[in-house]
Amino acid sequence: MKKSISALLALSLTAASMTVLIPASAADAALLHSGFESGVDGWTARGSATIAQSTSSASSGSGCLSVTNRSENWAGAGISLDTTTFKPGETYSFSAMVSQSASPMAEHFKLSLQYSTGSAGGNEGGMFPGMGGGGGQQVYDCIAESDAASGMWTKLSNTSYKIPADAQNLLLYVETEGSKVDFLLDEVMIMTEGSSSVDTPPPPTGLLDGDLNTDKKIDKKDVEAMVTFLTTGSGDFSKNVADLNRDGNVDGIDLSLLKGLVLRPETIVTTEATVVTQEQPPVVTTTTEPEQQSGEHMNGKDYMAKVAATMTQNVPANVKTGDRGKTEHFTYMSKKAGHNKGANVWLPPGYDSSKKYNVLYMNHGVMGNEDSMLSGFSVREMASNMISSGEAEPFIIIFPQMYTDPTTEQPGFGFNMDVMDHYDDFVFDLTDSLMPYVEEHWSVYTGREHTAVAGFSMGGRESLYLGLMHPELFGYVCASSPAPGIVPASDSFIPNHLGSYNLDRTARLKPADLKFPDGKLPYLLMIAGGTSDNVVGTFPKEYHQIFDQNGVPNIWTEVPGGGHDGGVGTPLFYNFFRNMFKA
Ligand code: FER
Repeated sequence: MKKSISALLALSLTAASMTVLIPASAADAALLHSGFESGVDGWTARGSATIAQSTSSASSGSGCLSVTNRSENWAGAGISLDTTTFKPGETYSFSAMVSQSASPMAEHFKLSLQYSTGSAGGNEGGMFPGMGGGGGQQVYDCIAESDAASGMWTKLSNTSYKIPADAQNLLLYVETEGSKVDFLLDEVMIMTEGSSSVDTPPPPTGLLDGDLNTDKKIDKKDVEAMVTFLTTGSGDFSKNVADLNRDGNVDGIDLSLLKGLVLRPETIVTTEATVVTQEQPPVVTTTTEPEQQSGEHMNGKDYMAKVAATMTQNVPANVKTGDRGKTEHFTYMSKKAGHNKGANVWLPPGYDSSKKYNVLYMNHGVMGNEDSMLSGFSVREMASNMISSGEAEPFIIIFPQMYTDPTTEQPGFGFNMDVMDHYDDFVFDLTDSLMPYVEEHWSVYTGREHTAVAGFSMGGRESLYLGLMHPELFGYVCASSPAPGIVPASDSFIPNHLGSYNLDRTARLKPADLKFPDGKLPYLLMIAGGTSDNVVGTFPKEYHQIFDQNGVPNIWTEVPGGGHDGGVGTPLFYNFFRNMFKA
């Protein structure tokens, strides 16, 4: 049985719920208003989902609709719209409030309209897209969409959406993109064109969930306050905003949710990391001088010297927005775990199975899953734009769920060696099961010249570990804010990190083991950390220093004022993507 820090440090709290009042005029004017105060208001489950009226933490009033058991991203909740009230060819204002706390990262939500065109019949307008029988064609149109950060009510709104003139059998529904998180739905309104309903709840006078230090920002200082509380048991903060998942405890899950909020800089007014990095250039160092290149590919030492000279902290804004690739969830049988595991694959715009692609494995932070790196670091957006513009060599991305443990299918929770060893067991799952599955299902090159591994925090640590254990498989290795523990270390989470195991599990790694066999130096080994990272502290820099001491060339970027977030990770991945598969 694993012990978790929540069990050790759980504290009973009374959670305060956030209430937003809807102007009576807006509610009165609505042609449809679902507040879920006393029932499901005519909504039905769509696909596999289960819906129920819930009083857990409504956006407005005391009721909302909970949507669970979603085995497809389109499974959710829907309501039929009658065409006498909602006339095809006319324009209306739509809005809905959504919230999710199941994923620490932001999830992408859509308010959509399913309708049929042409002659009606069969299952059009029904609950199962693609299962209509005969008659007209089914269309699924997005009315409004938005990312919903964990634990925050988010508004999906379009004040001017025209119901297509030939639309019949209208079904309004809420779905997610690329994930199947449970969610809550509230305050769905359809009004006359141009009307605006509920505002996104910014409690201007109250406290934000996660704003532990009450400075009206959710940032690394709040993470720091929660870490201190979890490790020492004391904390000078308003505890009713710390229990983000409303389970009555402030524990590691709330820390993870809070980190998810902080990882989305756009949900925050300003972050210190952003301000400081814009003003001060990052410090980039490399241990190497250029040498003569040899063979078909440059050697790592020469290649890294070349890349180091072009490092930048600036990521053009247009490179960070607009994902035009395709993300698909899949499951594969993990031999090491003894059960199926989930992962996401991202295919670039115009993916063509008659061509071959390089592969990047992108690893998540502690307690994360295969969806965690889909947002917060602009990974898919940068890959889309950089591949399309030719700035990056074409590649596909696999987003794994690292935790590999025969006793549970849940991602690892708790800070102890048992849990950490199961994260490291991904090295077997990856090579025995996931890589063969990827090679069988997508058109990819194999070999170190074509295979990269990158990650954030626990995933950064894992990327270094994978690179060290399998230099014959990974030629490109990148770690953003890597967590401690590959070699013995001590921090407030785990006072005695013993080090990761070697591959035959006979010994744990020591600093002297952080090196590569002759001829197997990575072409690119990049590490970055922020000077204000209060989750992994100076451990990223220590990895860089150990590599330096061992004579292993590496490109180290220190972001002044950078925290434990995408302010460090996004520019690092940008530089990595520009230089992957090009040695
Ligand atoms: C630790 C501190 C932080 C640790 C892991 C982390 C393995 C990971 C943090 C994250 O992934 O965000 O001591 O031990």
